[in-house]
Amino acid sequence: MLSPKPSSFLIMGVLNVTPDSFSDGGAYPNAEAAMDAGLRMFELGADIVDVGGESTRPGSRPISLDEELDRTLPVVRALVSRGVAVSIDTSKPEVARRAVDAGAVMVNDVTGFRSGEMISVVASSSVCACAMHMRGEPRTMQTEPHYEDVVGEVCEFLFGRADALLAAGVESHRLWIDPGIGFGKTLTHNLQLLRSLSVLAGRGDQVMVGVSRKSFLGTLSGETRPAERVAGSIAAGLFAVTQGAKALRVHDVAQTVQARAVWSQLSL
Ligand code: HH2
Repeated sequence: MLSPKPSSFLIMGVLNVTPDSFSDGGAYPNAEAAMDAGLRMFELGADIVDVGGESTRPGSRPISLDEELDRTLPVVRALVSRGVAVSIDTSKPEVARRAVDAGAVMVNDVTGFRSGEMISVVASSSVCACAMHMRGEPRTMQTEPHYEDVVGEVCEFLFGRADALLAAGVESHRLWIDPGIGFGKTLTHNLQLLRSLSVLAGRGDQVMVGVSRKSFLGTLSGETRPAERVAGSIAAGLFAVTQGAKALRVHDVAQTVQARAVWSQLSL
């Protein structure tokens, strides 16, 4: 079961097998190199490795089912066979189903399990679900996103998705919700959501947060290169944990593991 120890949090390592992800796109020339990187994350202390085959960066375009299967399945299979806990980052039910059949233990859907088919993949198995909030779709989501009350609207959406998953038989210990930092949100929206994370965590749902290397950190710190935003990522991630997050989705596993070792002793 995927649950953090008291006074601690889970670490999800990001493994993008895409040519165009915003920070690690094209990092792995083939499935074997991706598998090595995922294995290394697990050895360094990641609790789970999130394999994604389709970039969702602002402006990105969807890819076909076959392309996504070709990119992700060999990596999922290779990691599972080496004992790594794997999450599949997808919005396509067929990709989710095939990854779960191959041994993935979580389905991470950035569209928040809006499709009944996605819900049934998780409900008919024993794997975890992470439902994320996104306003619109990646291609257009950063075009003047507007909310009357960003915290209220994101909570309403995610609580609704969590209730739909619970009603389908997905027990609460298998369920995660994620505010989707950077997905159809301005800097102000991202900050409001992070500062009010306790509201999202207030019902007792397990909250995951992905701030790692994201562009709002560049706006705050002036660092334009995503891979150089490690310190900002850890600062924002630990802040999210103090507000109730129980898992962080990160690119820089070693540094986050070190931060967790210190943070969890201090907060005992
Ligand atoms: N962010 C990204 C992708 N998947 N899943 C969850 N649950 N939460 C997130 O914040 C989240 C996510 C975007 O980051 P990345 O995968 O690094 O980039 P890209 O979408 O360009 O592949």
